[in-house]
Amino acid sequence: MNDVNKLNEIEKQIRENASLHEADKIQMLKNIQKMRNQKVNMLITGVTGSGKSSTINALFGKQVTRVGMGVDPETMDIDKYILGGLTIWDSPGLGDGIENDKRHSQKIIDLLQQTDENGEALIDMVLLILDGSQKDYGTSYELLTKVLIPYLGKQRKDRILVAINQADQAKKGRGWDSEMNQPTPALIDFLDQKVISTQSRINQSTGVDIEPIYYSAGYQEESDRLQPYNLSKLLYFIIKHTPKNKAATVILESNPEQEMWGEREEDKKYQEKISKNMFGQVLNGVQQGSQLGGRIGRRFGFAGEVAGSVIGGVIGGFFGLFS
Ligand SMILES: Nc1nc2c(ncn2[C@@H]2O[C@H](COP(=O)(O)OP(=O)(O)OP(=O)(O)O)[C@@H](O)[C@H]2O)c(=O)[nH]1
Ligand SMILES: [Mg+2]
Repeated sequence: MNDVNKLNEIEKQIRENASLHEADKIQMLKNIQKMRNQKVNMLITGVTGSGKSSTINALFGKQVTRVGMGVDPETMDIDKYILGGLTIWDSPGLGDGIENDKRHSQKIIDLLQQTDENGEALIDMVLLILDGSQKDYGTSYELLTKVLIPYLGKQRKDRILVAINQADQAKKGRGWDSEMNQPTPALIDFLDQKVISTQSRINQSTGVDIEPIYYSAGYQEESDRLQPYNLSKLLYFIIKHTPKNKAATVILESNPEQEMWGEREEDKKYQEKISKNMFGQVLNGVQQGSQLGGRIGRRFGFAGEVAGSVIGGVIGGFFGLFS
């Protein structure tokens, strides 16, 4: 089901729900209408081989189709994928030779300076992917210092997410528990250290405090596959770094293959946070909009319960937590 159909279905079920208060319905339908119009632009960057394509595939599924590369000089070197309201820009980072680096930086700067129809920055969030199997992130720090932070604006530094991919390869595969598809405690220690040192290096070179997370996008080959690890956490952090009122657009496009999202306690914790976010957007304003919210002592009130089960039912297992 694509995002439009998902929203149509949620809308239909709210409209047909006999037990919802009319004022709540109107407010919820209004919120869904708003979601329908929200566009999100996300820039994914990182050195060649860090796992940009693999990450896009894991997060959003194989339906990702490339629309624009090489022809239009504006977007040359930058792949562009459109998934409903979500546009993903996939650009190589630095470290590809002086000439290429210059060109890539300029393209990213141009993109970061583009504005939307409201005159606001087009790019809503930037995901910088580091390769967990590498030790030296010098070129990525340079990209942050010279391009991403200055052109995104210091006040928007909370729109930058740094994520260390290929956690499974951080120690050349050592310490990876392939049965459980997670790092052993020793590898977790190592990865936690990597997070701390990367954070402090970013802080030294940019003056900005950004705490990276780690994950594995995984891969699928004919004879071999690696399930993603910490993908739910990655999606949650992406949403956290996206403007609040736009998060649903990203959630709606997330990979419908439930197994990608993991079943560990930690995965479930992030899945629940993601669901709550989606649900909060449907519900937004309902409590103030009617008397219902205050009347019922439950956390989200009765309208919340209905929104939860509707979202759960429509979006399926991954968002089924409230059903
Ligand atoms: N072990 C492991 N390999 C991964 C992971 N993510 C990606 N890879 C592999 O790393 C290689 C590079 O991944 P891509 O997704 O093509 O990297 P990219 O950043 O898109 O590279 P360019 O498009 O060349 O800039 C591929 O062979 C992937 O299968 C991961 O989490 N773990
Ligand atoms: Mg790629």
